[in-house]
Amino acid sequence: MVAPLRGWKVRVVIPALNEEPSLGQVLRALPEDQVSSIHVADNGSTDRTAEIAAGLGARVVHESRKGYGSACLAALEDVRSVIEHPENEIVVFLDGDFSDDPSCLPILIAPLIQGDVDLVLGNRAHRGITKGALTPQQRFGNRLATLLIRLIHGVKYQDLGPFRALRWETLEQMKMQDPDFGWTVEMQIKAARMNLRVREIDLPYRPRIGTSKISGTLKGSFQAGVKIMSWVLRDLWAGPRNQT
Ligand SMILES: Nc1nc2c(ncn2[C@@H]2O[C@H](COP(=O)(O)OP(=O)(O)OP(=O)(O)O)[C@@H](O)[C@H]2O)c(=O)[nH]1
Ligand SMILES: [Mg+2]
Repeated sequence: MVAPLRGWKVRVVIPALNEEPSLGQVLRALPEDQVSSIHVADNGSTDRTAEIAAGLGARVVHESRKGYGSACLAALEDVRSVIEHPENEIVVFLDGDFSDDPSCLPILIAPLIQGDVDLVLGNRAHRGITKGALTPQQRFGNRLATLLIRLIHGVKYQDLGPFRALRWETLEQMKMQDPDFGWTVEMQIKAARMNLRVREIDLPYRPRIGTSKISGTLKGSFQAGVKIMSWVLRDLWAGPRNQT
């Protein structure tokens, strides 16, 4: 059963670069009655990504700077332009490749609505995900980064997945800045530093539809790995938590 929203508005942010084959499925699978607006950040797509998004009622934000984080930052500026009561706003991040199951959104936001936690993360590091959905290098990179964060902060993360939710006000406090692959780890490191209450929830995950851009390519995995580790090492250098 879907829990009532109790006055919360839910804004869904989807960075999308050439996701024509999958984006329509992502948007159709989102539970309409739970979502107030969808913000698709079209990152210079050369296919029909923007057209599909607009046709299905999403707000399309154009961002010419490449990179996952740049797309998210552009979409968040658009979220800012529609919110009325910042204290009643939830932001959900979701990829446009249909790897995550958008119909799980109510599971992700429920702990925020109940006020139990500050950041909810869809966890892919469990046996229930579709075989081959995460590459070995993704599993290794996630394990290493989460182990180091645990050693530095004592916070037990299992994954750095993209499907996540938090309150707008929390997100504002984080002052997110990473323009590309470091977006998810930046958010988790900042959550640890801010002593936020975090919950990871096991969710389904399947191989993407369309062309792989990061994890399925050697170059993309390498760049993402370097970026993620640079965040972790910078954090280690910065010293103990609570010193943002
Ligand atoms: N790689 C990449 N993704 C972008 C960019 N801008 C937006 N995106 C979107 O960010 C989301 C995550 O990228 P993915 O390519 O799925 O990355 P991934 O899940 O690590 O790896 P694969 O699914 O194997 O490619 C997708 O919805 C992309 O379309 C960009 O400049 N680069
Ligand atoms: Mg993907």
